[in-house]
Amino acid sequence: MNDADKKRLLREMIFYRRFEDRTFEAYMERKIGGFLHLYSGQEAVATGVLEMAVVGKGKENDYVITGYRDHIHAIKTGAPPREVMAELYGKETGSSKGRGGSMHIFDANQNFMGGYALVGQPFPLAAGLALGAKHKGTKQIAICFLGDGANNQGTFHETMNMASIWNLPVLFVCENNGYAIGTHIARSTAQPSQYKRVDTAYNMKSSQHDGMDIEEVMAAAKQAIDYVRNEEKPYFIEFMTYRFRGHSMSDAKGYRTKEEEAEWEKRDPIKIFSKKLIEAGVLKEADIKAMEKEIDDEIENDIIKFAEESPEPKVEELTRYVLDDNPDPRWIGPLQK
Ligand SMILES: Cc1ncc(C[n+]2csc(CCOP(=O)(O)OP(=O)(O)O)c2C)c(N)n1
Ligand SMILES: [Mg+2]
Repeated sequence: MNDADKKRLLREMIFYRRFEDRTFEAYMERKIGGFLHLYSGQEAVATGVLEMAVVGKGKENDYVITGYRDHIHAIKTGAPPREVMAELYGKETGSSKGRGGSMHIFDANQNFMGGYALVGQPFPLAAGLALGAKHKGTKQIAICFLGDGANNQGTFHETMNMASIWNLPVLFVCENNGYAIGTHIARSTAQPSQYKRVDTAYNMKSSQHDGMDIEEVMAAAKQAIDYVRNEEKPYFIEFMTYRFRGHSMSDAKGYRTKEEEAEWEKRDPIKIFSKKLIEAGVLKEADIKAMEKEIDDEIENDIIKFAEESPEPKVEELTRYVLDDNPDPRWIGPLQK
């Protein structure tokens, strides 16, 4: 990585943190409603993995799919931050036309295949995307991010088996932040090292890494992505990380100690990478301060402004893009009288 790339990646991570900090404020002002799951603390994972993939470069790029903690994955894949913010505001200009909200960011132009509210839902969808790519012979891979808690869903086990037996080009990225809402992994999962679950049980190549150090994430992700693309086989990569905020907005975090939080905050991915760049003479403290100011200005004067000034969907059009305007006449559902 050259110095320009290092600076860009640090800037991206700071941007993601502050973008979401600003959504927290907008939520408090009731400008954003519904659920809002923030990614603070885990930035090095999506940033580092997707940096090594082929994303945001057209139709033949890799597919990316994730759960409900999806804002940063969408932006790093190529979704315009303005449209992601507008989606959170429920505006017509949002990436899902304001009909989806925080958990349903979607950008087909970038092959960002969503944001899903149901835990475990993206696993089989990722396998399907990979199967499609394999049939088309495009060399695309599917990258599926999910949490440690999701790995106790039936869909996880069914998909791991099928992906392995069918040699599907999927990279499963487990973001192990130790919690599923308020339940610590030790209380829910017999084998807390997630990568071990697929190794013998599903005969899938897997490994575990530090998810707080972006350089380590990138090095591990590169090996895994090369394997998936060249061997046309699945790989399961686990990153150990931590979310600094609560699960969603209404979470007093009573299930974990201040000491534990303080320990992990020392491993803040932005602090770790900033320190490395300062020590290597790539940047000075003052450069980072200037970067933060520039980012805050961009978020406020461009992104928030765009979301606030965008129109709401028209009431009479609320079901547009949500319900099929031309339903199959053979289907007789509850909405048809
Ligand atoms: C099928 C289903 N069951 C339960 C829930 C409720 N739920 C939402 S998030 C969550 C925990 C998931 O934890 P994890 O996969 O570790 O992701 P993290 O929130 O830590 O990123 C649960 C149980 C849901 N959304 N979908
Ligand atoms: Mg978790």
